[in-house]
Order: sequence, then structure tokens, then C-alpha cells
Amino acid sequence: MKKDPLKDIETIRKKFAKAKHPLLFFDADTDGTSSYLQLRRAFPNLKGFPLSKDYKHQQRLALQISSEHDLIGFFDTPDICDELFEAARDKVVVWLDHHVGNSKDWIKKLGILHFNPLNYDLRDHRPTTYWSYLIADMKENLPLVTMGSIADFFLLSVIKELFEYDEKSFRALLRIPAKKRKELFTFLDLHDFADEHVKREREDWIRYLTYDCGLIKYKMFFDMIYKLGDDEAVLSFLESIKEPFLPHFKKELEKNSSSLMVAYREMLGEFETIMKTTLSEEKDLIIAEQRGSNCSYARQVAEELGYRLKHWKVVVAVFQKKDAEWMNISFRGNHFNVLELAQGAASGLSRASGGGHPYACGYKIHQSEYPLFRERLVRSMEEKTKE
Ligand SMILES: [Mn+2]
Repeated sequence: MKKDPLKDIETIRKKFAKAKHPLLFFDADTDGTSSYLQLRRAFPNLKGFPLSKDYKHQQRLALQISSEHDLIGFFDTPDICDELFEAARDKVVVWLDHHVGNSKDWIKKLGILHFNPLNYDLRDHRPTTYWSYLIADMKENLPLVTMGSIADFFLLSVIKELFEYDEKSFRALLRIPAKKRKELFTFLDLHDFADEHVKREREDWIRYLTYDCGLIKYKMFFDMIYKLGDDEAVLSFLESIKEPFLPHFKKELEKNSSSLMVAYREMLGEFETIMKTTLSEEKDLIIAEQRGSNCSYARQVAEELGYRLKHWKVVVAVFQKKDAEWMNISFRGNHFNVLELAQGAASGLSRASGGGHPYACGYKIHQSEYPLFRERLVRSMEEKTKE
């Protein structure tokens, strides 16, 4: 075990401060993006690229590393292609991540300055945005670290610090009644970020802040714009961000690429329609179907439905991409074994496959077999609930 994370954070800060042309590759989500936005405030020379999990995309990004770059950062991402590491050879490389499985080979080979909180404390998975907050060391970043950590499912005391530092920003970011806010702050005072005894309560707070206080909008915003696949527009949009609030994000997105804004609005509208139709059905089995678009938000649908609906047992989110013959189906169970349910419905079907856990699993099914699969799901739920 390493000893003092703050000392190593300080070393990383110095490296960034010294670099003339630092370049950051960060995970294409809210944690990664809010990390980049925080660091850029502290180190104005910093340029950044969102990194997807697609290796072909990563290989193309490796070409962005040129001889002028003196520092390469990889933030919030455990899977990095060899080409990216190769292109970073002979430069200062900082790899900051909170996932398990960072390649020891490359760390050794390139002499990477590697930071992972798990190396100091096995309970510490705190997100990249939190460490970036410490590196940048600017109170103005509190809204960014708050949105980034909640999006990554972490409840940290930065949220309380934000209230104490700038109440107006706190209110712009979160809609929370005073009574709930006080309860939340008491909870934060009493329990440390990894206290196992209050895991359930902590998760309830995170869901509450996400869905009832509006932080989901930030998570959805970044999830959606990265799905639209227009790298160049996204980059110039990210570079134009100055304030950490959604109305500003939208204004800048519109300015940089009205087509991206249109696509984002369409996706959001589609998502909201699906939510509205399914939310009105308080049943044991909820089936949300999304067909004919290019990007899936089945995961978001399943997560949010699981929170908003009170009496559900099974949520099934179905996605069929435009012009595709196959559908992707994700299952969530509320104390209900969905793996068994899905296996039953798929039995004997020749063009269906899938797997997962008892309470969360995924299937891929050909459209020709979907009607039967769906019918079986409905029927077997009816039978099970009659018992
Ligand atoms: Mn993360």
C-alpha cells in the first residue's frame, strides 16, 4: 500500500503546472468531462479529448499526440489501446483512474506517474473528478466536482462545501428543499464516504439527488452528446464551456453546432416520451421499447424507471437501432430473478442469446422472434404473480 495520496496529488499538480502543452484523454462521461473542465480552469494550456471504449476510435486519437506535447494525461479510463501508450512514449505521462486493472506493464514500460486511490486504501474508489478537484485546487470547481461525483454514484462532502462556499451556485445546480438539505448535511457529517453500515442510505441519497433534485440532467446531457458521434463539434463545444451549469452548456452547444443541439433535443424528447408512457403504468412488468434511432438510452430508461416506479418487479428496456434486425434488451429486477425470467422466455428460440446476474441481465434477440419472446414474458409474469 502506498501512504499519502495528497502528496502524490501534489506531485501531479506540479507536473501539470510545468507542462507547456499538456493533453488530456478522459472518459466520455460526466466524471471524465468534469475532471477535464476543472483541470482546464487551473491549467489554461490544457487540451482534451473524450476517450470512448471503442479501440478504433482510440487508435485514431493516438494520432493527435504530436512532438509539441510534453504531458499526456489519461483520466478515468482503465482500457487504453497500445497505440495511445506508444504515442505517449518519451513524454511525462499521468494516469489517474479509480477502476481496477490498470496495466502494470505499460506503467513500468513508460515510467508512468500512476495514481489510483485503491493503492492507498482498498475501500477508496472515489472518482476521478474528486482527485481532479484536489489537483486543480480551486473552490470555483465545486459545482463540477459535485455533478461529476454524483453521476459516478459517489456521495462526497464536496456538496456541503459547495453550499458553504457559494449558495447561489448550489441552488443553480440542485433543487433540494431546506429540510432535506439539512438532513443530507447531517448524514455527511456523521458518515465517511465509504462507511459500509450506511451503504443503503447513501445510495438512496444519491438517487434522490440524481432524480429528484435534477442532477440527472447533467449525466444525461453528457451521455447523449457523446453518443451523437460528432467528435469535432463536441470538442469545440467543450472548449467553449466557461460556467458549470446546464443552461450555459446548452447555449454553447447551440452556438458551436446547431445540428448537435437538434440531435440532442430529439434524443431527449424521445427519452421523455418513453418515460412518460411507461411511468403511467404501475404494473409488475414494465416494458419500455425504443426503436428506429441511432443511440440507445435503454440503460438510463431502466435506471430511472426503477427509481420512479414504486411497485414494479421487472423493468425491460428494449432497443432496436435504426435499420437493424436485432434488438438489445436489458432487464432489471426488484427482488425478482430476471435472469430466470429471460432464460425461460428465450428457451427454444434459435436467435436469442444473453446472460448476466439474477437482478440485472441483457439479451440480444432477432426481431422475428421478439413478439414471441415478449408474449412469453408477459404470460410468465402473469402466472408468477398469480401464485
Ligand atoms: Mn469515473
